Amino acid sequence: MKKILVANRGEIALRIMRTARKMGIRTVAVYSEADRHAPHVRFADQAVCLGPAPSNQSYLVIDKIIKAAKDTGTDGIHPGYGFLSENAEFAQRVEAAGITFIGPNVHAIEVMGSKLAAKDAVKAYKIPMVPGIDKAITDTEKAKVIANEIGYPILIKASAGGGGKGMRVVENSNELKSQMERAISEALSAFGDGSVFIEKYVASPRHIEIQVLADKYGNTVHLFERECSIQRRHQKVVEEAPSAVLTPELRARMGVDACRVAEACNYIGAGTVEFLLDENHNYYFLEMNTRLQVEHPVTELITGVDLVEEQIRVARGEKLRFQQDDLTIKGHAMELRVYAEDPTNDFLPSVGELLVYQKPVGENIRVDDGYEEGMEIPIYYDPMIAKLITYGATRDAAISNMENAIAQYQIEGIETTLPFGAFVMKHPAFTSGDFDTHFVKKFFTSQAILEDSKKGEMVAALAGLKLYLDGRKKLRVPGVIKS
Ligand code: MV4
Repeated sequence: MKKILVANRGEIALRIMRTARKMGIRTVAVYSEADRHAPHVRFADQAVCLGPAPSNQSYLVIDKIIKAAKDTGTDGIHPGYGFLSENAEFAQRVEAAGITFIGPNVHAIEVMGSKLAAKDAVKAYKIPMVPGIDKAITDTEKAKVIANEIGYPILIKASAGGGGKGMRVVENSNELKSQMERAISEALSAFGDGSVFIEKYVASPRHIEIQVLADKYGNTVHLFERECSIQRRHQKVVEEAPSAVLTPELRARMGVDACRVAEACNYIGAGTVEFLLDENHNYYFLEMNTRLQVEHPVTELITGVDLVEEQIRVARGEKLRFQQDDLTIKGHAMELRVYAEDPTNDFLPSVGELLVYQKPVGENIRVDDGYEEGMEIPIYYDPMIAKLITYGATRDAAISNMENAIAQYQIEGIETTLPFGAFVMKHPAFTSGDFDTHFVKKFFTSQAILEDSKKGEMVAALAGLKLYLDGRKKLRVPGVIKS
């Protein structure tokens, strides 16, 4: 593989191109008119404009991307995350054009793109799953019988769903009919597929996911877990590795099961197997994400593995360079997603220009970003502008490094989730490790951040006063020359 086109933008496009360059592979960027001056365009060896800013006229247009790849003599396409990364048709069209898709095979994308097909595929592999059904259901009377067997509360899910869309909790049989009808119509309008199914509702789960890596010769390894429970309305905000609650024994069992899930769909490349973990530390397979994830850097920091490099190696037909026993966890990593959103105003998008943008620096700090001082944040795309990632020998050290890095990060012109990160890092439920997916809903108020900034202002005012008083003392001493 001599030249890779990255079918993405922002931080992940840069992240992928850095590794490609490290491997001696040339890079092609694609961009929309809004991204003409973006860092990923300048970093690439070549760049091709796809069209107007809206994604459906640029980053999502399969024909334009394949044409750009052909015109530039590209022999590999990396889709990043989001956009076309889990689009089976895209993967198929790339391969049909004689270009290597740096991602899994089309079959795995298709199977894991449907929650019901995914459940069906892993059924034979003895993977723990939440009690429920594995077929679409429309008959509300049949659903009542099944719900009674499972026991309330139950959860209705859309098979094609993602990001919590089409999910409904049902507390008792009186609500079942109406909630099911709503779930079906919601799924139909959101995904064009009204298939829904029923599961036991796990009330206070943690979201733990396992990174896997597989080559074309049947070798599959896992790279341990990421804890992703700190999320707001299904948008992850803080992730870490390893999880504060997994024992080595539980980690090993989940790792083996994650590899089995990958094997169930003949997976190739980097993938992520999502589990729910309940209060009693029972885990249940939820779904598999067939892409490189936003939060992959925390895994890289604790394992020393460059996941993009391994994706490229596997895609070009190399055997995995390590076995399970070669992989160990060293230290702890924390990631905060820096969104252009206002945490004091219900996380509303905060658009504008990055008047000041100075990122923190330090040995245990990594910033993956795609913007620079002076740039506008376009309204067309995901509001995540950067990922702040810290490392430490222990969880406490990684948290403390994150607090220092947040304090060092200077962003003016827009509001960001940095103050929200500071709130999380010092919250007792977070520092103790005893939290679940309801953390934000349970503990966060914008008031908490406003109080923090008041405290900050008070400290600044006191420091100013001290400087002033110290200065006066100097001036008062007779005969001393002012310095
Ligand atoms: C669940 C659940 C509780 N019980 N399934 C949310 C999105 C989708 N990936 C699956 N999700 C959930 N499935 C059962 N049977 C709770 C969630 C859930 C959740 C999962 C992971 C991370 C954050 C979440 C927030 C709310 C609900």
